[in-house]
Amino acid sequence: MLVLKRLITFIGTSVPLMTAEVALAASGQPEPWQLGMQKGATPVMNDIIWFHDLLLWLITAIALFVLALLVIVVVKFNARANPTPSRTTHNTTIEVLWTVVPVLILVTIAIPSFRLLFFQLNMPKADVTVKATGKQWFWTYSYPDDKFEFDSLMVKDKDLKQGQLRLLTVDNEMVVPVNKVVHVLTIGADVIHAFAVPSFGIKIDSIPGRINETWFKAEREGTYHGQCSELCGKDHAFMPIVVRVVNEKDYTAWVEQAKKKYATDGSRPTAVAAADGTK
Ligand SMILES: [Cu+2]
Repeated sequence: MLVLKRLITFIGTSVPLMTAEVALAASGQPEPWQLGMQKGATPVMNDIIWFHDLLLWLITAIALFVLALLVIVVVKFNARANPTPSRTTHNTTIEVLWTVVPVLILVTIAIPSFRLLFFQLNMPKADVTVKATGKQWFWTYSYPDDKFEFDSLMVKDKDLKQGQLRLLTVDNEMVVPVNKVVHVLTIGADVIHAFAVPSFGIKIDSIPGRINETWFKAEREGTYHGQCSELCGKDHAFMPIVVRVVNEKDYTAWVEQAKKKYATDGSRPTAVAAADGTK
């Protein structure tokens, strides 16, 4: 009985704790002791979080219900409390119920699940297109509409400035405007990488010889951090993704200076990182 009491206390304290942790998780980066997902910055991510929470409550209710049934069986129908067991083998009502109720639960899950899938996969018209090329071991971002391209390498521990995140800071960030649909095209230059930014709810493989696409519409300005999410070799953990979301005016200004800084005629060969991580 002590175990049961402890279990109830644990559930009683952990559920409010879980909800509080979700609220604490800051936007755009992981937090120490974080539980739950990063705060959403796009409509897709907000829907993912909503769907995750729905499933969490559903499975919690189901698990508690099954636990209650087990406890009833253990207490009421053990050999001591119930020496002559019933010989019942069929009960139509119960059999219909335990078939129909799970079906209804699955339908309840399937409807928002498919709606979310279509939302993610239906590409809205792009305002800005960025091509992210995964390389061993850094990212190259191309802005085909403005004809420039640049590499984005992780800032090493010894070069970090005050307040910069270890393993999640890059020299050149990908910059996009706020409240605009950004089309992300991604490809691998050597092996399979994956472009993932948790706050945007995007994660898609960057495969050599094939262009994958996804999209996001960031609704808040800020800096958002992601990582390569497909084991791609020795420095897989050291090719972070940093997306800076700025207002329209700052974006135009950034594009202007980026055009000069990273000018390309589109024929530049693919750069390859040296073994020590420098280009
Ligand atoms: Cu990678």
